[in-house]
Amino acid sequence: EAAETLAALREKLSPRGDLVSPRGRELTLKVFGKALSPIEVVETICKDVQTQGTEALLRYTKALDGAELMADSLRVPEADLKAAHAAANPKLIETIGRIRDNIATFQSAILHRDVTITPRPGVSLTQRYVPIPRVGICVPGGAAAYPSTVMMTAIPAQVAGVDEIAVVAPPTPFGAYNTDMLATCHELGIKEVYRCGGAQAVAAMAYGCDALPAVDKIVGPGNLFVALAKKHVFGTVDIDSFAGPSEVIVIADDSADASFVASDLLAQAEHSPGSAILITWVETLLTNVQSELSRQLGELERGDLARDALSDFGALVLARDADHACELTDSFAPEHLQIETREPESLIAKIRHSGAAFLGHHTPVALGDYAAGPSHVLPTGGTCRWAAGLSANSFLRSGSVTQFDQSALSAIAQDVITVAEKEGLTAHARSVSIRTE
Ligand code: HSO
Ligand code: ZN
Repeated sequence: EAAETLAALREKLSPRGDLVSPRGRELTLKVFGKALSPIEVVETICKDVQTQGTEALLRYTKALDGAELMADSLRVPEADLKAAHAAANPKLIETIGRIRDNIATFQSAILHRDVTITPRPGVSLTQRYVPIPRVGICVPGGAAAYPSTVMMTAIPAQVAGVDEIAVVAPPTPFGAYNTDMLATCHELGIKEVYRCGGAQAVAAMAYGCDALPAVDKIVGPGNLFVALAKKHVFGTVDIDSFAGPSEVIVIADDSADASFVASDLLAQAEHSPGSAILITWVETLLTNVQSELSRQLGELERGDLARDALSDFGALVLARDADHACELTDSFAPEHLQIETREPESLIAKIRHSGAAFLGHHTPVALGDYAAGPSHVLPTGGTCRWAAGLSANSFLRSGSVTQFDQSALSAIAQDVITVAEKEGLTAHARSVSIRTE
C-alpha cells in the first residue's frame, strides 16, 4: 500500500504540459484567440520570439505580465541596481557576502580539473574543461521573491569562470521590481538584469534579440511555462533541467523529534506546490508528527498554502522497517532526502537516488536552500535517477586534446588502418599511412 501511495504521488508530481486549467483557458482565449494547451502556448511564443525578436518579447510581456515596456526599458538600468543595493538592509548585504563565501568554497572544491595522461611515450591525452561563455538565469517572481535562487545559480557560474551572466525576472513586485533581488544581483557583480519572464524570456535568451543577446545555457527554476520553454529551446542552447514541484522525503526513527520533523515537512509544503512525505517505521512518531503538523500549521504565515500542499501532495507512510523505508525512498527518487535517525550514515549508504541528502537531527533542508554551499537547484520528479543538481561543473564543458609524436603514431598506425579499411574509408587510412610509411 505504501509503494502504491508513493507511486501515485510520483505520477501526480510530474509536470503535465497537456492539461489546461480554467484560468489558463481564459487567458489563452484572450491572448491567442483560442484555447491552447501550455505546450501549444509555449510553441507559439517561442516561434514568435524567434522570428519577430524584441517586438514579440515586448508584446507577450504586455499581454501575459501586464507590463508595458519599451526596448530600452527592458533591461534594468545599472543605476537601479546600485540604488537597490544602497537602500538594502546592510544585514542582508552582509549575509549575502557570508553565504557567497560558503557557496564559492564548496563549488570551487568540487570543480573539475583538467586530466592529462601519457599512456605510452610520445602520447598525450587530455580531458580539459572550459567555462560556457554566456549564461542566462531565470529567477521566479510570482508568489515570492527569491534572492537565494540568484545566489544558488550565479555563484556556481562565477566559480566556473563564465564570462557573462544575464538574469531574467518577470516584471512583478516579487520579480524584477524586487529591491532585495536587485541588491543581491549588484552585490554579486551581475550587471545584466532584464524585466521579462515566462516562455518569452526563455525564448529571447535562446534565440537572442536586439534587446537581449542570446546565451549559451539557460538555468534556474520557473513555472510550467518556463519549464516547457526550456525543453523547447534545448538543442539551440543547453538547459539545466525540466523542473517540477519541489519535494522532500523525511526518513525518521524513534530518535527524531516530532516537532523538528513536522517543521521540515511544512517548510517543503509552503513552496506551494511542494510535496512533503514522511517515512517511518515507528507508529508513535507518525502520530506525534501528525498532531505537530496541525499545531504548527496554525502558526504559519503561509499555513493555508502549506495545508493545501500537504493534502494534495503529502503523505505519512508507515514502513515495515528501515530497509523498507530505504527501498520506498529509492523508488520515489526524491529531490530532497532528509534522514533524521540515530545513524543516518548507514541509511544513506543504502539509498542511491536523491537529488540532495541532509543527514541528522540538525540539518534541515532550509539550511541547504539558503546557506550551506551545494546549489538548491535540484532534479525533481524522479529525474535524480539520471540527473544531477546544479553545480559549478554544470557551467563547464569538457573537450579532449590529443597529441602523438611520429613514433607513437607508427606504433598504432596499423590499428587505425585496419578499422578504416573495414569501413571503406580509405582516405582516413591514407591520412595515417602518409605519415608513417
Ligand atoms: N527548496 C527549493 C529552493 C528554495 N527554498 C528557495 C527556499 N527558497 C528547491 O530546492
Ligand atoms: Zn525550499
